Amino acid sequence: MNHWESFIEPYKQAVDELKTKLKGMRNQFQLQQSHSPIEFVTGRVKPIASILDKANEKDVPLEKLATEMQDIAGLRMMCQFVDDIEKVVELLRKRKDFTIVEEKDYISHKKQSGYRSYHVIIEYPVQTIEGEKNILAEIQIRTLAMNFWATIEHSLNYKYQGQFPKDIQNRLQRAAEAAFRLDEEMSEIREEIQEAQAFFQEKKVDQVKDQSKERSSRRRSYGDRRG
Ligand code: 0O2
Ligand code: 0O2
Repeated sequence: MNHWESFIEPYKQAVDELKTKLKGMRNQFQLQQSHSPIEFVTGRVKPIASILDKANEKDVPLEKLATEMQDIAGLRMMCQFVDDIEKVVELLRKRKDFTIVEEKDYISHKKQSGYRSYHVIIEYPVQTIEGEKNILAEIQIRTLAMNFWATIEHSLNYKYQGQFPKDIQNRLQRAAEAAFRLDEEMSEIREEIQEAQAFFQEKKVDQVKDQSKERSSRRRSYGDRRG
């Protein structure tokens, strides 16, 4: 294994483990048939080329990457409503399997680009054959609208290397405002949306029950014919 592979390995393990754990939170809400503040979870290990670019840009010496680059392991939790974000952060604060070292609230204080999201930086213990290794990971929590904006802006940023033409910059600012208003509108009709979602969830459960009843009655009548 070369140096980079062994450096990255605990981050890969952390992303896999955390993805399973955070998705587990969502599954538990679904089992209770209550509204899940978590819509979906994704995770990635930052590609080595991006680590080196960022280190170069921010003047981080390579031997300090583990302590100074907080997002080599990155998790993202998407929520339907802005209020869900605080609920998710509360759940993260209560967990015993990692320690929160920093919180960055880019929702109350959006970035100049228009970026909105809540970042929680954690210290996560990874079990390795050489013992426990504490690594930093970044969990970004945002609504679907914030995620939509950030994903598009991120691709454009990549294309223009951060040097946006003025008209694109203006459009991105307007799109950020539109995403903000969309979140506000959705919060206004939150109850209505949740009632509809609960109705569909119930219907789905009924359908599964009906299908399983139908299957067992078919099995019974097949058994009767054979017997
Ligand atoms: P499900 O049952 O579809 O929710 P890996 O490829 O092993 O690294 P994973 O989890 O497949 O891991 O990929 P990733 O990219 O980390 O996470 C993608 C997960 O987010 C997938 O769920 C997608 O379905 C889900 N996802 C992506 N975009 C959306 C979206 O707009 N809405 C919703 N509801 N889900 C989205 P899973 O894990 O395959 O499971
Ligand atoms: P990628 O490709 O997502 O991995 P700081 O020194 O604290 O100001 P730092 O350490 O970069 O800066 O932390 P920050 O800004 O709190 O969070 C970094 C990550 O947040 C970024 O990772 C993005 O994922 C996201 N982010 C922050 N600002 C923006 C923005 O204006 N637009 C978009 N689309 N995403 C943003 P990376 O390393 O940029 O890249």
